Amino acid sequence: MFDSLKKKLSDAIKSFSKSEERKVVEEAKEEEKAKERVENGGMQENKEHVPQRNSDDKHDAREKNERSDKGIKLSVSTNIKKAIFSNVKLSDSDIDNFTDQLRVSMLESDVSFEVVEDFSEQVRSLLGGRKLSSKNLQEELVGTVREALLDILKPSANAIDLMSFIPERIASGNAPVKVLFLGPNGTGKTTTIAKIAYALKNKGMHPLLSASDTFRAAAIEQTEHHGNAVGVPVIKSSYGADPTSVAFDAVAYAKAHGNDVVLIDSAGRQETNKNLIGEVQKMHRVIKPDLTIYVGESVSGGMIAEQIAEFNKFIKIDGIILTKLDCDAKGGNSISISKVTGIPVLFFGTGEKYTDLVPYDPAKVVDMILPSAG
Ligand SMILES: Nc1nc2c(ncn2[C@@H]2O[C@H](COP(=O)(O)OP(=O)(O)O)[C@@H](O)[C@H]2O)c(=O)[nH]1
Ligand SMILES: [Mg+2]
Repeated sequence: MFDSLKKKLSDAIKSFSKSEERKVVEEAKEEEKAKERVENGGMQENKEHVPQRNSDDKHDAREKNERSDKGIKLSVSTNIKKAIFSNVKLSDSDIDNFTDQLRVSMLESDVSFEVVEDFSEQVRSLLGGRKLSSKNLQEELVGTVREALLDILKPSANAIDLMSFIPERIASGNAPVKVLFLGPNGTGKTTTIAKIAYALKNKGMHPLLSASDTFRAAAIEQTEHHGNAVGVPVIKSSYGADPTSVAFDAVAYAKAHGNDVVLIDSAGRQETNKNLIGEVQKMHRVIKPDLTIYVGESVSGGMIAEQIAEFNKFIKIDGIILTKLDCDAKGGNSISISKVTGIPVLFFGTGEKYTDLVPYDPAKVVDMILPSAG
């Protein structure tokens, strides 16, 4: 998960902070040499050539002058130590250099261009107004990148917490709550539905599954297998049956048996397949799901945003679940998809077990991406 992005960002931060640290030391040495020249030769004008770092060291400078006035000469290493412990403000070109390195790391990891731009603007504005401790530069830069990432990942106004949305709907008399899942073939829809059923059941709800993928060989058996494994009923028909009628039966069964959530599977389809899109549109029209969730693979690179946008033209998608994050070294989609599509991410699938479902939480995503502090 995020292995390559994590490494790239970490390398970029490390190499930038190392080069800045070297600069601080070099400048302290230069300053010391210039001071020695002044002291030895009384060449006051040389002071103009002392590289001026944009530092917070006025107090230190005063102290140095006072000390040298008294004839106490600071050693080079003392000055270097002082420089290292000082606060620095990065110059505009330093910040450009740093954000360029970050931008490349993110673009190479499939983060969308507009999100990368937002992110680097955010880093730029944070660094522009900030004094950093040159001793802990690396940690401070990690902290800044963390803040900028949290900002681009912050939940949108239309964010949905499924695990509170469903009980709230039930409490307000809207049971059974109907959730329709759709998306391309093989993305993990059926597995994800089972994971959600498992989580809902553990929270005291009574979900059931509608085996509305009547199209693909073995899909019904697969849904039954998952239903048995997590201990929830599966409503099914035969292959080739109308998926809408299966969902309709599932809702009727839920009403009759007190099941408060109906999780509706569907056959995988491409956004370009008009017949299959028509079929799921019918299901949407007849069943009127409380929520429609797109299940897509995190690994599918830049094209997923276009697929979702295309689906959304036909059926309003309320939320996205990105699966197979565990197989995705880049992870760019998980960072950008919500901002690019305007549709919130609800969960990440992180493996094949029923517990491998992680609610969308910016702080957790950032923890997965950035090297831990220290
Ligand atoms: N590694 C990994 N595999 C997953 C994840 N979600 C689903 N899968 C696997 O992806 C394959 C397709 O899943 P399935 O639920 O049948 O996809 P569907 O065709 O969309 O219903 C199966 O082998 C699942 O075990 C995930 O988050 N991580
Ligand atoms: Mg399936």
